Amino acid sequence: MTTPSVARFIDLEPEVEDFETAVLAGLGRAPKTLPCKFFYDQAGSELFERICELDEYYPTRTEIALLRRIAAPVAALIGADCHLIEFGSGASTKVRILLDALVSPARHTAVDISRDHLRAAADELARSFPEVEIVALCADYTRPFEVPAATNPPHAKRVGFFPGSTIGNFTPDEAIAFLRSAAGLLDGGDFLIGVDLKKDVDVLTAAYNDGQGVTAAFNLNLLARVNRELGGDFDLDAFEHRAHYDAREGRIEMHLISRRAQTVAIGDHRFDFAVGETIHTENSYKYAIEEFRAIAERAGFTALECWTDPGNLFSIHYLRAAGGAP
Ligand code: AVJ
Repeated sequence: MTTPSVARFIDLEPEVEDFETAVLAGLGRAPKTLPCKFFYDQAGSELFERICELDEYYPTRTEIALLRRIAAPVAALIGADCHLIEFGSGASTKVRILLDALVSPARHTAVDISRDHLRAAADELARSFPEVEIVALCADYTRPFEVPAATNPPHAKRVGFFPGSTIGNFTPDEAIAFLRSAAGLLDGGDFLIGVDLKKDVDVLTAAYNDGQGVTAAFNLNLLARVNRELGGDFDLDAFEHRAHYDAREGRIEMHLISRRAQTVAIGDHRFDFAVGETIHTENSYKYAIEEFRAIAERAGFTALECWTDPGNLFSIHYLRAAGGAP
């Protein structure tokens, strides 16, 4: 049987109302917040890809080099005929390294919230890996969802892939909850997770305050998206990007700061901003190896292996469900 060179597309329709509900709730709160999962519309996804190429933003190229180095031992731990499932697949760049190294992978399911971007990336994958069943699943992986079984073999071992340190967007408690629910979805399978390490504050700060202002544009795009999709009237020049490292929390925080006192309308809703008032848009937690191991263990995984790059910037953990299938 030959697989078509386009991906099978499944749309779980992560709801658009969600965006409106989340924006109105977040801006109604004190302090104001907006959830980072909404960064990734078409424009935001493109900006994020530019971030990944910035000199200051070390995580992407470091993780890619590390993945290449460890692909063989990872493939050996995974074994033959697996069903790989990536959470937040984006441009699907990193998974290619795994698919190249794996022994006869049965299926790859790419899960992402950004519909058109997902579809295009999955079709590209299907052309590159015609022998693998590629499935694009448009879903919000921060909520419960199901992944259809592989066709051949239907009980292919499920292996989760969550690169990029996206797990750092969750608080530690949310990360534990996410890992627990992923353990259910993976049905006792393994989980390969990229985790950004704690390091020099200046290196961290520079990664989120690049000289070209791409990260600023990425952050501000959230307001542009509110304008486009919810009829907001945010003046993008009246807000400023700021990112700093909070050493006590062990996280980078991104904010949008109001440059002046102003009122913003979104449909019939009005939101007042004081000068200097912030909208907290993202957390990016950084974990020492033992810190992340403790989180994985509290979520019911055993940390089998952990690899880091020579500069100790980034880590990749290989987790296995503790005590076999849950
Ligand atoms: C995709 C969540 C891993 O936290 O580093 C990059 C997103 N935000 N620059 C990160 C991001 C600002 C990124 N993650």
